[in-house]
Amino acid sequence: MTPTLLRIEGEVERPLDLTFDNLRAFAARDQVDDVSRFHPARRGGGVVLNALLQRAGVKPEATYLTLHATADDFAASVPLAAVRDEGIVVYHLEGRPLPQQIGGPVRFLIRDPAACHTAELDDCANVKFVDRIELTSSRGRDTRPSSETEHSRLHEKP
Ligand SMILES: Nc1nc2c(c(=O)[nH]1)N[C@H]1C(S)=C(S)[C@@H](COP(=O)(O)O)O[C@H]1N2
Ligand SMILES: [Mo]
Repeated sequence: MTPTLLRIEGEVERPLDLTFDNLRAFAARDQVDDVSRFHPARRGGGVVLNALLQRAGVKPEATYLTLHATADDFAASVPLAAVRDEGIVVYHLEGRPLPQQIGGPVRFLIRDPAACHTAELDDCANVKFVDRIELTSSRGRDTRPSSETEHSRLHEKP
């Protein structure tokens, strides 16, 4: 049995517990083979967020999507409408599990993120080690740095 890597829950019809094999089993049209094609500094492949959301069945009251990383207690909450078609859930590197050094086992990526803390969909919302995606009817937990000082402090962390 392979472990659950990602849970999708909150305002959804069917909460999902996804393993590596579940993610790999999504249709070819839902897979992004190599994110470096649109994001030169990033590596890995994944499933488009929208495919996961369709499987979970997002309830009409959901307006925010929150990405939780239990590993280092980091979270980002973004408007669902803005992120829906922009998000990719990266889970493999050339078919093997995504290494922790690059944010694995699961890392969230926005196709075209804004510079850190300049917009809702910024680089800081590219959450590493994401293990839970929560849909809510108002903004959820968000620990993203809000100033340049806080931001530099976060990046200095070991
Ligand atoms: N779990 C987790 N994800 C995170 C962060 C973090 O501290 N913890 N930092 C964020 C910030 S502020 C930025 S700018 C990017 C940096 O990604 P990189 O380390 O791959 O360059 O990751 C984001 N995702
Ligand atoms: Mo950031």
